[in-house]
Amino acid sequence: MRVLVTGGAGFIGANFVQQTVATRPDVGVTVLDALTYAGNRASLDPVADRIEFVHGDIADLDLVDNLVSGVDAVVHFAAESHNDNSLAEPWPFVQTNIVGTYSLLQAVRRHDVRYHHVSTDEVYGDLTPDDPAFTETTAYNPSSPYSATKAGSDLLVRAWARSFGVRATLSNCSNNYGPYQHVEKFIPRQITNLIDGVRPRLYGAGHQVRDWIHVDDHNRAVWDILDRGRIGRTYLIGAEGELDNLSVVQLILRAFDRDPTDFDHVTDRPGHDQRYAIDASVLRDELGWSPRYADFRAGLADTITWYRENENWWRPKKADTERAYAAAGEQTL
Ligand code: NAD
Ligand code: TDX
Repeated sequence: MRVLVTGGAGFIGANFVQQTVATRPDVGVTVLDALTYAGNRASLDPVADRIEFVHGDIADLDLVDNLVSGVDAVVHFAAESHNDNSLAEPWPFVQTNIVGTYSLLQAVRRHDVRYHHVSTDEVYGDLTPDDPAFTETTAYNPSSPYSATKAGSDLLVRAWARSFGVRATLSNCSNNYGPYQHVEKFIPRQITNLIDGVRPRLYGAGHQVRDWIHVDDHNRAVWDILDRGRIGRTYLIGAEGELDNLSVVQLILRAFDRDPTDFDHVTDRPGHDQRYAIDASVLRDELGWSPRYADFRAGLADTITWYRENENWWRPKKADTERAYAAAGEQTL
C-alpha cells in the first residue's frame, strides 16, 4: 500500500509519517508539502531515507492528479493552520484550505482513491461552560477565517462523497500538542519563551478552554479510521483533556520551577472562541480507540523535554514568529 500524505512536513503530518514508518513497514509514503513558513524538512529527518518527498502545492491540479494516480490512499493534513494568521491575512487560508482541498478531491474522484480528510473541532464554533461537548451531528458554526475555511473544506468532502461516490472519511480533532509543533502555537510558544527567559504571554484573562490531545494519539486514531472507518462518516477525535489557558500556562511555569504568576496578560484574540470540547464516544465504541496519553501533565513534561533538547529545530523560527506577533499589535495589558 502507498499513501500520499499532504502537509507531511508540518506538525501533525510529520508525526503521522514518522508513526507510519515506525509501525507499518508495508506502507510506502509519499509526502506532498509546499514548505510554507510552517513546513520544516527537518521534521522528516528521522525517516528521510524511507519516504518520497515532493515539494509542491496541493492546489497544483496537474501535480496532484499525477501523484494521486500512483497511490492507494490520500491523507490530507496540509493547511494554513493558525487562527491568528487568518485574522491578519485570510487569503492563503481560502486558497490552500478550500481550493487545495478541491484539487485533491477532483484527483481522488478521477482515480477512485481512498481519501481521509483531517479537520478540526473549530468548525463547530465554540461552547459555553455548560454546553455538552461537540458530537458528529453538532451544527457547523465557525468563528474565524481559519475555521470557516476548514468548515468549507469539510463540506466539499461531504458533497464529493455523496454526489460522486468518493470513498472519503473525515475526522475533526481537538487541540494537539507534542514535539515538532511550530513555535507560533500556544504551548510551544510559552515553553520556548521560558527557555529564552521571556515571560509566557496569555491572551486576555486566559479563561478560554481547549481540549488537549497528544499528537501521537490523534494519528493513531487517523490510522484506525483508515483501517476500519465507515466510508462517508465523520469521526470526532479527543482525549478528554479540557483545561483553561491560564491553567496550562501555570503548569508550564511550574515545570520550569517558576512562580505560577510569572506571566503577562496580552491583547486578546478578536472573536476568541470560548471553549472546545469533544465527545469521542463513536471513535471509542465503534473503532476501539483510546488515548495512550491519558495524563496531560505527563505529555506536557515530555513535550517540554523535547523542546529543551531540540533547540536547533525551533530556534530558526523563533525570532520571526515573535516579530510577527509584535507587528500584529500584541501588547502587554
Ligand atoms: P502546520 O501548520 O504545522 O502544518 C501544515 C503543513 O502544510 C506545513 O508543512 C505546510 O508547509 C503545508 N502546506 C501549507 N499549505 C500548503 C499547500 N498549499 N500545499 C502543500 N502543503 C502546504 O499544521 P498542523 O498543526 O500540523 O495541522 C495539520 C492539519 O490538522 C490541518 O489540516 C489542521 O487544520 C488540522 N488540525 C490541527 C490541529 C492542531 O491542534 N494543530 C487540531 C485539529 C486539526
Ligand atoms: O501566545 C498565545 N497565548 C494564548 O493565550 C497563543 C499563541 C495562544 N493563546 C491562546 C489562544 C487559544 O485560546 O491559547 C489557545 C490555543 O491557541 P492556539 O495554539 O493558537 O490554538 P487554537 O487557536 O485553539 O487552534 C488550534 O487548535 C485547533 C490549532 O492552531 C488549529 O490548527 C486547530 O484546528
